[in-house]
Amino acid sequence: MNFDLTMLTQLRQARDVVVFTGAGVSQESGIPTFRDAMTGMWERFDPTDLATPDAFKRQPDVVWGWYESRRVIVLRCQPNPAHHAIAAMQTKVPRLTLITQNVDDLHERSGSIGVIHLHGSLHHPRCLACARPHMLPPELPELAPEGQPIKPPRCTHCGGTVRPGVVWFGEPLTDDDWGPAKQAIRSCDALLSIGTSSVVYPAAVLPFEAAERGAGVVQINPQPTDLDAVARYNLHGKAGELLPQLVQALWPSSP
Ligand code: BV8
Ligand code: ZN
Repeated sequence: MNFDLTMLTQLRQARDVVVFTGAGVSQESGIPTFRDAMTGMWERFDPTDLATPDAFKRQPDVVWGWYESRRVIVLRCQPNPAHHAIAAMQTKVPRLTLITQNVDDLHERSGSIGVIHLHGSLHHPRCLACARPHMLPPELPELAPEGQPIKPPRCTHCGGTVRPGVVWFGEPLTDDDWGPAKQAIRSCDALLSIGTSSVVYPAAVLPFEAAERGAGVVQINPQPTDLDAVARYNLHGKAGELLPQLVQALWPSSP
């Protein structure tokens, strides 16, 4: 792809870059995006209904089974060239803050460090009662291909019910994540928004705030989103294809 030369110059000169990712960055790894149609026993559910405290209270086995099926899919997938390109960028840019809405660990498995998980993680469940982290067994559960309800485990410390370590709809983001994310937006010269539909708040506000401050916002997404209107550059394509080309164009010598 021939990238806009001004965009390349601005990205090369940027000292403080935020990379903001959504489910689209993991799509080419084989992980369904959040708004992809659900399959198997989950197809009758809307993710935004299942990803709530109320759903877990009403049907903990269905919700825990859904998260376990997603965790198993993630652990069977590998990072794709988009994840690797972002990790390569982090070695080139003086300061790169990676903020993700994703609950998978593919950024970490491709070498990115200091990842801010605004919506938590599939891999760090915790006790509903005492909030202690719960260690999942290393071997993957044998699940029915279409998915199945699974009784959530019990906390080994207090016997409470273990819940997924994600931020559900209606739950606040934790200050430990939201604080540093807002700080990164206040100081960045450029922001790359990659693979997000820009509809989930308050996370979705971050690229808009960066644009408002005059930071150069580059969006990578095959589809248009609300962010198209304020992004300085909209690259309509797949992250796994465009990002490696962008990194190569920015730093031609990179391995
Ligand atoms: C809260 C964890 C308040 C769980 C998730 C205004 C302000 C504040 C809140 C709200 C507001 N308006 C509405 C709300 C409520 C709500 C909300 O935003 N609802 C939406 C549906 C309208 N927000 C909340 O509830 C938040 N909490 O505000 O609390 C509060 C304060 C004090 C006290 C009490 C309460 C919490 C939101 C967090 C929800 N949890 N995830 C789980 O994963 O199960 S959100 C979920 O959506 C995922 O994390 C996902 O990452 C995220 C965003 O979706 P995307 O990542 O963008 O994924 P999506 O599928 O939508 O899009 C994929 C994109 O990729 C597409 O555009 C596609 O074109 C593109 N793509 C596809 N393939 C590729 C690609 N791009 C590049 N390359 C490809 N190959
Ligand atoms: Zn406990």
